[in-house]
Amino acid sequence: MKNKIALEEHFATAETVNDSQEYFGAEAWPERRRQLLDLASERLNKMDACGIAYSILSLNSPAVQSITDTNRAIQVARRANDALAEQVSAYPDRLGAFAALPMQDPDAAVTELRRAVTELGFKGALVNGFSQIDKPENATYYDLPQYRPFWAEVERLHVPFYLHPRNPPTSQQSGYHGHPWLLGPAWAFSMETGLHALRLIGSGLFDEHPHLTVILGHLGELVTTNIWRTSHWASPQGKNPMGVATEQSFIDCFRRNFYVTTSGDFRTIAMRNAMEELGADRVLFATDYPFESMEEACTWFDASEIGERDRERIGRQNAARIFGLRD
Ligand code: GRE
Ligand code: ZN
Repeated sequence: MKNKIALEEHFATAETVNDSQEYFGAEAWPERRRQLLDLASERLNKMDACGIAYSILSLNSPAVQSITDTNRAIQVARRANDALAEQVSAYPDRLGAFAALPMQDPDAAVTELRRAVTELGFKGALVNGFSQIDKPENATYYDLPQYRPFWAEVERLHVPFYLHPRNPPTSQQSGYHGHPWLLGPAWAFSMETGLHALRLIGSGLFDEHPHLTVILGHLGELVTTNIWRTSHWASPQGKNPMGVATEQSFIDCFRRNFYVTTSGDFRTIAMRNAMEELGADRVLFATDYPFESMEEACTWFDASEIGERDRERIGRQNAARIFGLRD
């Protein structure tokens, strides 16, 4: 398919690039590092070869979210957003941007989001899970009350919030001990990110702010496959002592407030499941480059067994609609 729009496409700055090193062996790392630091040249050539017309770029993970010194988090986010803005403004027809945000300080996150969207023309924000505030074990999730003014601003600015993976807090990793392969993209990223998404729903955030849009990568970070069971047991109706009092059921909220992307999950059965659960207008194309191969993502997507109208929706039209791009 030509003219695809891709939404989870990462870059790094010199300050954040080393956060991604642990996922690659010594042989692969120099190339990945180069690709993360390259915002335009190699990336644009690959996009041309793969039929991607437009990519929305975001910082690598966990980057800003793992900086315990809040002032430094604010500075690193600002510098990354400025560097990204400079590149994107050189190729406005090909590249867009998601803002990195210093969520350690909700007021600073509002200020940076506002600046990014209204002054730099960014399309929304991409945040790498919980933020560590003052000390590494202080993992802070965004369902907490101090983030409500932040969410009000996201809703007011009418931009999507992409909740992107990071590993669980160290204190929550005992189940992974002896199995380091389960950390990262093989399992822990999705468990952690799905948990965070469910915390947002269960907190009543979307009852309070019904026009919020949250995007999850990796075809919904396991929430999609488990949504009936989660919704069933989380429902306060009936006799369930573990239900939570949200106005909408989890399943309705997931369908109304969330989109999922194909980033790093090139599996037609799983994509079709997401299309069935959410509707084909809530599934979006993404690759997760350079953590995954752009070529593999596109070869898979272009030939996947879905209808051509759905391919156009997922590959381009839905994103064009959400981000106000020319279709
Ligand atoms: C990511 O998307 O951020 C990512 C990593 C590390 C490995 C794989 C991956 O940060 O998709
Ligand atoms: Zn990613």
